[in-house]
Amino acid sequence: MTITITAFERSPDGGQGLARDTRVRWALEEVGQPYEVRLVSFRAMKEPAHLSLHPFGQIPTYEEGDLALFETGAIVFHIAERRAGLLPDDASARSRAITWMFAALSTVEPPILELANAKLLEGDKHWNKERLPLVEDRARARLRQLSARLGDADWLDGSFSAGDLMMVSVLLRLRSSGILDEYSNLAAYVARGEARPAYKRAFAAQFAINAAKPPTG
Ligand code: GTB
Repeated sequence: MTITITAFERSPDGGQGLARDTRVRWALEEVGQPYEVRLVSFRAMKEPAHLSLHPFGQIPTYEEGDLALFETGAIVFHIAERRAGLLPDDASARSRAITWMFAALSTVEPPILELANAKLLEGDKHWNKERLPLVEDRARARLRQLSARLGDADWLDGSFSAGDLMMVSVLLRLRSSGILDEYSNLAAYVARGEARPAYKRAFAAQFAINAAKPPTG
């Protein structure tokens, strides 16, 4: 059955892979599942046809026959549950991998997004100079804890899993801040994720769409 995801017609990052379709592409590549992409403009995302797929008017969405999903956590979980390669067979290890997916989305991503928003959306506010260090420290606090847990392991819990896919995807958003490099094991962890052939294919596919178009800022 054909799988179709949606992605930005023109990503604001110009193809750096930060838009969330990249993590879904990565999951599909890891399990060897071909997929199609429907590109949507910012305007089309807010129109009824897309809103029927995604109530918040965002990308990515995922369609497979009658099934339509939104939220990258749900989409990656759906892919990982149905095809081998992203979740261990052992029931306890599987539950732990799923726990890391939730941890990435619920515990690690929020302070990273808060930081991205403080820089992108609040940079011109008079209070930003005072607030930004606080927001950076909240992100650092999470990274410190994650770094301590990862230690010198390659992946969060044994072999690479959907938990790592999600965590690396979340951490990538931090790279431009320089904060990731303060935690050398996390920087190496992210680099290991990016070195995976499946990630490279996912990145290249979204880059090919966006590279020819200048960033929108
Ligand atoms: N919780 C949802 C999920 O995980 O699926 C969040 C989905 C989401 O935030 N989608 C964004 C979107 O559609 C694109 S990925 N935004 C348009 C809108 O809300 O109107 C977020 C994103 C966008 C751009 C960059 N960038 O250019 O650096 C990075 C991340």
